[in-house]
Amino acid sequence: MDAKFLAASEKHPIVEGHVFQYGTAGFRMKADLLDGVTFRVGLLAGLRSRKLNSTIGIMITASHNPFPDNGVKVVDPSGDMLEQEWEAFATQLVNAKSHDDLLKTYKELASKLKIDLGAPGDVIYARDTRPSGRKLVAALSDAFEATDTPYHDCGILTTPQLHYMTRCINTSGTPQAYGEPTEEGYYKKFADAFVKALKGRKVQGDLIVDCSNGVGGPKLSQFLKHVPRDKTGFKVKIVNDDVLRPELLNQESGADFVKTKQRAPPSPKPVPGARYCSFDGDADRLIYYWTDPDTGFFMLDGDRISSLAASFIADLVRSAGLDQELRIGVVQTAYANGASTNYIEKHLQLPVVCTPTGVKHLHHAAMKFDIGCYFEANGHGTVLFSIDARRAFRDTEPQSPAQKDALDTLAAVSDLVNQTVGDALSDMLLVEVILAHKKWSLKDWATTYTDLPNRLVKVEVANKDAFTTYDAERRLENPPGLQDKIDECVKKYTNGRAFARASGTENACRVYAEAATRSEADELAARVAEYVNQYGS
Ligand code: G16
Repeated sequence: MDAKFLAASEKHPIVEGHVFQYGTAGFRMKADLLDGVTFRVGLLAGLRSRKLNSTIGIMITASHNPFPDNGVKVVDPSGDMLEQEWEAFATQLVNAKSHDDLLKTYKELASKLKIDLGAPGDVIYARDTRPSGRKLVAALSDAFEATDTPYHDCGILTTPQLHYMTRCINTSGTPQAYGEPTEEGYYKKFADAFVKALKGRKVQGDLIVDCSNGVGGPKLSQFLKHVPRDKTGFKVKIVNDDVLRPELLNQESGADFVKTKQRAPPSPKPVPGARYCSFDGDADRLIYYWTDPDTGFFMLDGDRISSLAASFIADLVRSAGLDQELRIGVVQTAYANGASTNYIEKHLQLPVVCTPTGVKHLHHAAMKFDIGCYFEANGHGTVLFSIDARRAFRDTEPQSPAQKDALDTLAAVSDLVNQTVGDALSDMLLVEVILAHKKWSLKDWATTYTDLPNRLVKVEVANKDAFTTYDAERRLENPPGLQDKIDECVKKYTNGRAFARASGTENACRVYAEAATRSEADELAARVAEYVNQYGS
């Protein structure tokens, strides 16, 4: 095996002079740095699958990043993100200096983790529409061939579809079987659940879906073929779905653009009053919005989706008579608008937990509830239902038609929401179901609470790793003295709140600020960004 291993490794050298780190969503950087990294992630996935005797997933995507970037991340057997302890092993393998070092590190890891290298492994992988993905999947297959690891190339998929497939394969034939492990199976599962969850209601109004010129466009179009329009009333127009010109990916479109710029994509020209939503480049984030003829652009972001879902599900749980039995909670990050946290805690009377950025952190916190609703403000999230919750929806004997209705709807909703990771397509269906049940327009949804004006700014710094945080990324530990400056500054603004943190997916720091008025939020963000600039140069 050694000769085969070394020969394959030589085909995929690591670019020298870089220290690679498994970040918020795996390794993400300029695609031309990734060949050797991807080969080594393939080795790691093989080890993990042998260790757990399960199928491991790998997704090649850089999601919201510009098209010259790409990334690679590992998906665990139940479809969630790679266990954190293994992120360190991935970082170790990827940073091995020479081919011999790599082989040595690989064997040492196998022996330390008591992995039988002769055990059967299994890895599946997919990529988004970035042209660089083709070369990177070749690096993966070389890693599997070199280590005799069985593998399967799932082609081009959205990130949540790959997570779905991984879970389906690993749960197949068990009581927790998640579905058919094919793209077709994915469409059927969510289309069926959509019809069931609507319970005869119809979606009101057409929806224009901006797909960021990414993989979500063709996949949504496939999905819609499975949705009976007469039964659901679901009429969708897909825009920004050009995947043939790669340079258009995430350009002036998509969920990240809408959230950070706080405006609709310029193209196609927004139609006042029409209902819109945006996916990001790999279709795991979702943002809704409309342009009001009188008041202008209004955005319904991850915080809004989270509070809408939590409120709807909590009402159903009460109507189902399960409120004493099931614990519902909401998980957010420091980016959550203070008004949303207040609404969820005070009005919905639900507990809110704050974690660091990255769905991997939110997902684990959400699993501690029977029903855990987690969304990042950027539109990335889902709702997790525990085995007990799903059993209660199925096995509770209804005592009234209203209780039966609530139980059936909860069961359908728990099938409708992708249980593996945030999924723009599945989340969009959830929003549509809730709006149809409540007979709400986007404007009705928007009136639930008033956001504090906020601003998110990206600051390029010489070394983003010099910025370390604590308290769920709400405070800076380093560079020394910077947090004091931010604290002093925040005090001057009514309802002011601000923080800075290093991005785990881009070479930059992010600054978030909110305050009582638009101009104060903008000013606070600009001041904190200026400090970050000073301390980071
Ligand atoms: C990824 C993560 C998200 C995170 C985002 C930005 O999203 O999956 O959890 O919020 O990056 O992270 P950071 O601020 O550390 O750059 P995506 O959609 O790009 O995969």
